[in-house]
Amino acid sequence: MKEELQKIQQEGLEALQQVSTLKDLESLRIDFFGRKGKLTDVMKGMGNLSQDERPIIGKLANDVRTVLTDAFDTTKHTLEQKQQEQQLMAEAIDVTLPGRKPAYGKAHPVMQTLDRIESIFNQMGFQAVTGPEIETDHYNFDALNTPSDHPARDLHDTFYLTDGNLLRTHTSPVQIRVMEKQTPPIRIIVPGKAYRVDYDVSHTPMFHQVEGLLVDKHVTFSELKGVLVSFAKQMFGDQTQMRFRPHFFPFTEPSAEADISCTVCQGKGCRSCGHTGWIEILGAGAVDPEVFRAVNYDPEEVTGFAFGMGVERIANLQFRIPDIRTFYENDLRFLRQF
Ligand code: 2NL
Repeated sequence: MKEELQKIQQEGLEALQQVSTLKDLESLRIDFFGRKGKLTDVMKGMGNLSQDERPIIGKLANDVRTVLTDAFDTTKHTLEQKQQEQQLMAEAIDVTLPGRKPAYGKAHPVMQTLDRIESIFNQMGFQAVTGPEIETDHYNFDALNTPSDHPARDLHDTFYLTDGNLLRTHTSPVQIRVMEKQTPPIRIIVPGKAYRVDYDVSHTPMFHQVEGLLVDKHVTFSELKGVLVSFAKQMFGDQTQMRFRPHFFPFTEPSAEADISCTVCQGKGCRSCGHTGWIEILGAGAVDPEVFRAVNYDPEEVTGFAFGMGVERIANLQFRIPDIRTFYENDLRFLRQF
């Protein structure tokens, strides 16, 4: 029996050397210490021993058990450590790798242009104001001295809503609302969306406008010209020339359209400017007395000037886009170029 115990110890220690996983270790433990294990078998046989042998073999069996248990524990500890190391290696994060850059967006080209326009007028003391896109006939047309038979009011030009309201065709109604609430002096610009039934290379049904309005005592047409020339030079460069042509708007009198010297050929004449050297960029004029009467201002007391420009048109000149509709197709290959 003594030899048997020594053999079991020997076997156990050797087997432990070979074990490489915790799972194998567990089945080895059952082989030796389990209910039908090698060591358990020997222990069960102790009852057949003589009185003299029993304590000696008993002590030896206990010693073997202790040696093997210790060896199992040590191996278990080593394997657990090895497993943890492997897990840590597998989950390791290389903190020196460059981070993933978050995808970032930026302002739409039309908004970039609008921001430039706004900041130029801000510097000249104009405050930006906004207002509703759904308007009434009164604010969009009547208060702006637009007769009821004016073609702009046509169903083919204006989006009317079923409730009788309409989508504003310009941002001017906001200026009417401001004049109703405030007394002069007024110096504002109104950026925003406007809507017209129109769709071709130079028109989209929704477009952006910036209008300006200045009202005070003794405001003159030359001040309007000064403001617009200063704007054109800041927007398109110091060499930019500007000319004013007589025009008609229901809401201004006198009215003018303003051209700048062509940004492509510097006024020499090219395809962009139809070989004229000039490009139209805005409309303007002295506020019509009828408009002042509509907001209860006395035209004998105050004068003013107003102007309006299409933002897409200016963005077009800035970025040289052949078809204005591409601004609103949301093709990222187009938008990412700005
Ligand atoms: C253009 C021309 C213009 C105005 C807009 C205006 C507003 C009030 C009173 C008088 Cl409240 N006028 N706005 C005046 C002249 C021209 O816009 O070509 N826009 C794209």
